[in-house]
Amino acid sequence: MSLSYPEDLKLLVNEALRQYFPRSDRHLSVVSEAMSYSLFSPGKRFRPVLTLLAAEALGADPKIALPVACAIEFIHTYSLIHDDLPAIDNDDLRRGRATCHIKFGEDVAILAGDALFAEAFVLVLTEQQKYADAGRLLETLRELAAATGINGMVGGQAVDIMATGADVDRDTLEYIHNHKTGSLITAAARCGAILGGGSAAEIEAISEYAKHLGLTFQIIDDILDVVGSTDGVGKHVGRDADNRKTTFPGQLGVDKAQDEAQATAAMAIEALSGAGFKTDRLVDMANFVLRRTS
Ligand code: GRG
Repeated sequence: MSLSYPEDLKLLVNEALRQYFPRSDRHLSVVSEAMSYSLFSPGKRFRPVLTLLAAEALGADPKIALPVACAIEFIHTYSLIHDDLPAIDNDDLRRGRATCHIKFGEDVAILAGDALFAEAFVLVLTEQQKYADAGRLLETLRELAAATGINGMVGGQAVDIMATGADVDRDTLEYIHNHKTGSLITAAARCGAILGGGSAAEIEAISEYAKHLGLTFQIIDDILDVVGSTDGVGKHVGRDADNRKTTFPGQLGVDKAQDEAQATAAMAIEALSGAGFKTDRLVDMANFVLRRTS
């Protein structure tokens, strides 16, 4: 079993993020600086790397999916900035640095997040069309919009807020995880599969893989909040308990939560069996997510 991370693809993403970072008027320098501060802080680039892995699995050059991959990292960064705000999780540390609102103020942080979200769509519309026909381009745009709306990330975050401190059942907990975290991860993989020229069946197999991978990712995130270190994860640990959030380790204990993560990672890998395309790096990624410590 390989635990290696696709550093080659992460490098491509980091280079492309520099290339695609939006230029803006000098009057907006503080908002632009806040966007850049959060975007170029040291993240794993997990979602854009997953986009490239999905395109590559279907036999495409992963570079053809770079604009949409970077757009997904813009959106992810937007969600982190807003998630850290005092009105939501009220965190002062992210990716090992002061959060955006601590460094630039709440007003600038809100605008920086909003701008990253809009610029994600500008990026896809201007750059991705060089590598995709109109039909596949529109499909990716629909994926991004749906994954972030009321039935996607915003919906998951809303239920999470409403469930804080409440006695949450398993279905609701899975709803929160699958939407707050899983929606964008699934969209990242689906966009890669769409742009990689996947058939409906191939896109479906990658989608099923990513759905289970997204849940694994969030269960491990919750476990790291209990057993991880601030240095390792780059944010304060123990915040879920402080914020009275329901989590898998909170409900089941760390060992059983780890078993759940193991089971969901196995389901992700199983979704690829018999897929008929090259799945080794997607399988490696599932094993990495399961064992990750940051
Ligand atoms: C952006 C549409 C939109 C809505 C905002 C605040 C909010 C609504 C949603 C919160 C979504 C959120 C922050 C979910 C947590 C997901 C998660 C596990 C984040 C950490 O991801 P990593 O570990 O972080 O990939 P790095 O720093 O490596 O990128």
